[in-house]
Amino acid sequence: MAFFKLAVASLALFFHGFVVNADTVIYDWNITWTTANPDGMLERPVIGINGQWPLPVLNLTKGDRVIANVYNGLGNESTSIHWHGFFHRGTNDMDGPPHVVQCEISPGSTFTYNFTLEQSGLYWYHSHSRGQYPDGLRQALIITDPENPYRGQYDEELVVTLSDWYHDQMPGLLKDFISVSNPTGAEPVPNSALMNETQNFELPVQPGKTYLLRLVNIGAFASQYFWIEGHNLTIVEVDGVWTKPAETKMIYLTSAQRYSVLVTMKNDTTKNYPMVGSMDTDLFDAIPSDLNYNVTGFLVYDKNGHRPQPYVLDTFDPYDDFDLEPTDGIALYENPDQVIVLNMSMNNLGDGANYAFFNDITYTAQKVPTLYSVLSSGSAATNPVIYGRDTNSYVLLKDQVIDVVLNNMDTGKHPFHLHGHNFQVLYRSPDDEGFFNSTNTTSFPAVPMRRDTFMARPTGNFLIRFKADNPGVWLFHCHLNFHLDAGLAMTFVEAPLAIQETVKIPQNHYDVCKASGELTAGNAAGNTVDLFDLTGENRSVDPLPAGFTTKGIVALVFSCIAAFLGMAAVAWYGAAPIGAPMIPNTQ
Ligand SMILES: *[C@@H]1O[C@H](CO)[C@@H](O)[C@H](O)[C@H]1NC(C)=O
Ligand SMILES: *[C@@H]1O[C@H](CO)[C@@H](O)[C@H](O)[C@H]1NC(C)=O
Ligand SMILES: *[C@@H]1O[C@H](CO)[C@@H](O)[C@H](O)[C@H]1NC(C)=O
Ligand SMILES: *[C@@H]1O[C@H](CO)[C@@H](O)[C@H](O)[C@H]1NC(C)=O
Ligand SMILES: *[C@@H]1O[C@H](CO)[C@@H](O)[C@H](O)[C@H]1NC(C)=O
Ligand SMILES: *[C@@H]1O[C@H](CO)[C@@H](O)[C@H](O)[C@H]1NC(C)=O
Ligand SMILES: *[C@@H]1O[C@H](CO)[C@@H](O)[C@H](O)[C@H]1NC(C)=O
Ligand SMILES: *[C@@H]1O[C@H](CO)[C@@H](O)[C@H](O)[C@H]1NC(C)=O
Ligand SMILES: *[C@@H]1O[C@H](CO)[C@@H](O)[C@H](O)[C@H]1NC(C)=O
Ligand SMILES: *[C@@H]1O[C@H](CO)[C@@H](O)[C@H](O)[C@H]1NC(C)=O
Ligand SMILES: *[C@@H]1O[C@H](CO)[C@@H](O)[C@H](O)[C@H]1NC(C)=O
Ligand SMILES: *[C@@H]1O[C@H](CO)[C@@H](O)[C@H](O)[C@H]1NC(C)=O
Ligand SMILES: [Cu+2]
Repeated sequence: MAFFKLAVASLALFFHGFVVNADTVIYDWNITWTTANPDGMLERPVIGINGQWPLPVLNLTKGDRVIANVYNGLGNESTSIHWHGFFHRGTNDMDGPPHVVQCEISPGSTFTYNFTLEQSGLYWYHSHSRGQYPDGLRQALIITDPENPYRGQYDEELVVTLSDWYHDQMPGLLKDFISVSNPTGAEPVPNSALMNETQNFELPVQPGKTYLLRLVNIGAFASQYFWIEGHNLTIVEVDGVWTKPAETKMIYLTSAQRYSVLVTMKNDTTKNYPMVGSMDTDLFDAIPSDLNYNVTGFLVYDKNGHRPQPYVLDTFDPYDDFDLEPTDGIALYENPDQVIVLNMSMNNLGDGANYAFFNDITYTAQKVPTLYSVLSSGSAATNPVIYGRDTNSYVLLKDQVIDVVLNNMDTGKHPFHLHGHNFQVLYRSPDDEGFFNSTNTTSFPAVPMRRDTFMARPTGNFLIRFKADNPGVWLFHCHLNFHLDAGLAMTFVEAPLAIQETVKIPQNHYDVCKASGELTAGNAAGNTVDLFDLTGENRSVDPLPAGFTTKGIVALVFSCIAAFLGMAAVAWYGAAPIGAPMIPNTQ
């Protein structure tokens, strides 16, 4: 077996430039700009690895050690790699988010990720540097499980990604999104949808075979409905958790969600079948008339046959992920030790731009990565104050059972992702239920579905539960790229004293910080003497003066555009904080 693996590895070396020694997989990645035209409408710069885009799908095995030497060859942007869904037990510093567990990898630096794989299933890797991954730095990753409960029930596994696609690059889109000229926070609408980073994707299939089709939404913003005409999908895995089989015709994947489904082929090879991804247009404030929000691929039984266009559906009826049940039978954790209520909203701050909030705090990155503050603060590490007001940090004690109640006060759908864990999902309200009612003693599922990214419905709520058994600094955030950058994130500082005992930062990571000019010790503000003196911590923009509203800002912006044009815009950008007499309150 080991011999076979080695042989496969050296073959792979020939094609992909990676080296395998026993169970250590080494990647030498040069992250650089290249170009691509995945929707056939525009050739644009994209971020590739070793000159390649789409990026390589990684196929690893449970227990492997991964060493990824990531060289930033972009020249003009910082970068980082997040391994989405990994627990990183004991290696919190390998999780990826800059300012949280590492420094930005600035151009010319090499950062080494080094961790072992304790999980299995479908994951993905992507940049966690400000808004960057939709410019190309994202791809699926699978971890083969020798104990896979569905082993023998399928003939082959196939990985297919779904995503939205933008013709403009993220730095510009984000600048326009978080801006006084977009006071309502309307998100940029994608230009197209992709299936496996292309359109009209073809999947040659063999009659009678059963495939394990592994689907991941690696997009920036849009969720997608997915179905295959004439074929049922049997869900067997959700975000790395094997589930009891659940048969459906359609699934719904928010950004970052994964499903593996068994699909059995027909015996008849005379017809080909469309596979469709359809972006959820509920997320778009306006649908441009020339937007094709669908992407079609084909199950190809007959390569010379016709590729039929999909039938038009009037309604979407996807499987409700809440009903899935893990095969491992892990029961509902009992008696939460701590209940954290997060009221999520979107609103304007004093610069007139729209931001996102948990309990009125918009996440703001600090001068010292939060993990480095943990490691350099001794017993003060248990006090959330030292991590800075706007990291919105909650300290969890080792092995506590934690409830997170999410109240979505916004009319949009938001998929929330927790790093370092998957969580049990106890309750999700329908649309418009409002705040979670904790006195309503509903019985929760005995074996709740677990995943790492879960969607809250419009002005609804959910309740999730996890065990704080993985010491580390873990972000909890909306996975919609624009919302994360508008501050929709908070921090769990889980068992900080245990982090100090288990996590050792390698010299290479400090070297990367030195190159990017970031601090590596002290509280959020870099104060190593008085940990409770946060002078100089990074804070969000100040709130609007009392009495001013979004409507007021909209009115002002439109009157500015109409009446003053460029001059008013210059004055506006220059005026922070805004003087009270400038803004009419139209409410
Ligand atoms: C990375 O790739 C760029 C572009 O091909 C090349 O100029 C550079 O030398 C490479 N750097 C490393 C460290 O491989
Ligand atoms: C960095 O360079 C690439 C390639 O030339 C370009 O497309 C991209 O817009 C630049 N990024 C920034 C932030 O200027
Ligand atoms: C990876 O981590 C292991 C365990 O800490 C260590 O022994 C090894 O030297 C590291 N390898 C590299 C290349 O950093
Ligand atoms: C991944 O590798 C395993 C062998 O370790 C193989 O059985 C499987 O088909 C591969 N998956 C893909 C998608 O290439
Ligand atoms: C999807 O694209 C990736 C990257 O190009 C490729 O490795 C993979 O084989 C494709 N999937 C299928 C089912 O062809
Ligand atoms: C799909 O599932 C439905 C309901 O279980 C069943 O009636 C139908 O025959 C199945 N279709 C195929 C193609 O297997
Ligand atoms: C295909 O043929 C096999 C063998 O005759 C049979 O067991 C199977 O049920 C058939 N599959 C379908 C989808 O009709
Ligand atoms: C996309 O597909 C859906 C579902 O079939 C259909 O209702 C809609 O009209 C399609 N939209 C476009 C622009 O083709
Ligand atoms: C969330 O909002 C509700 C309703 O306004 C309020 O009762 C509760 O105290 C808020 N929770 C927090 C943590 O702010
Ligand atoms: C923190 O604020 C300083 C300015 O005071 C800024 O230069 C730095 O980029 C900010 N750090 C982060 C991580 O945003
Ligand atoms: C909360 O649930 C309790 C018990 O079902 C019910 O009596 C109460 O009216 C509910 N409160 C709200 C605000 O819906
Ligand atoms: C509250 O109770 C009703 C009726 O029993 C139930 O339908 C609903 O799901 C419950 N809500 C919560 C938050 O448990
Ligand atoms: Cu969101």
